[in-house]
Amino acid sequence: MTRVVCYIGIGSNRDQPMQQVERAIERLRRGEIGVLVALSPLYRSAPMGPQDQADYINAVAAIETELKPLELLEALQSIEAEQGRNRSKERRWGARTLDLDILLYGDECVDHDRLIVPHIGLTERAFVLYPLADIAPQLHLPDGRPLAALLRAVPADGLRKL
Ligand code: A4P
Ligand code: MG
Repeated sequence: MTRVVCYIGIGSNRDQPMQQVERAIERLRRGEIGVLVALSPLYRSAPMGPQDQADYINAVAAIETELKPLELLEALQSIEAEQGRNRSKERRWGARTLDLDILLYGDECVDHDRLIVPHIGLTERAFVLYPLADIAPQLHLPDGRPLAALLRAVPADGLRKL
């Protein structure tokens, strides 16, 4: 089996976000998805999208996995569901108990109706780029762009390391 290092964005801003994120991390440590090889510090971040919602807690985890991209997506969605996420009650970019996004899956690009990798928001979101840089400062995107260059273009406004 080939193992691939993937990067997972973790975010929550409702129902005790800090605990939601910690619970998700515990779940990732259990190893069903793969081996948790790195974990960023937790960050508090101002909401992107509607401003009438609470700040988010964000982090990024690196997991070495044998799951294929869509299997990984399904595994992450079942963790979201376990933690009480109900997509039918959410609005776009609105509050959520737990969001687990596949930011990168090795060097692969995926373009599927249910999954796009690298994650579409990756290059613009400080709450993704900075925690990613904490654990993988030398990282390059599949198209060759260095993470360090992306960081220079995105200020860390509204982002606080906890
Ligand atoms: N999907 C496609 N590609 C991916 C991928 N790479 N990883 C599909 C995960 N899912 C992917 O996602 C909608 C659909 O995207 C999924 O069914 C999957 O098939 P979702 O998680 O159900 O819905 P969503 O979370 O509303 O969409 P999305 O695009 O993940 O939302 P965002 O863009 O992540 O926005 N502000 C701060 N400060 N911090 C945050 O974490 N998060 C959001 C959520 C808004 N504002 C935020 C934050
Ligand atoms: Mg999501």
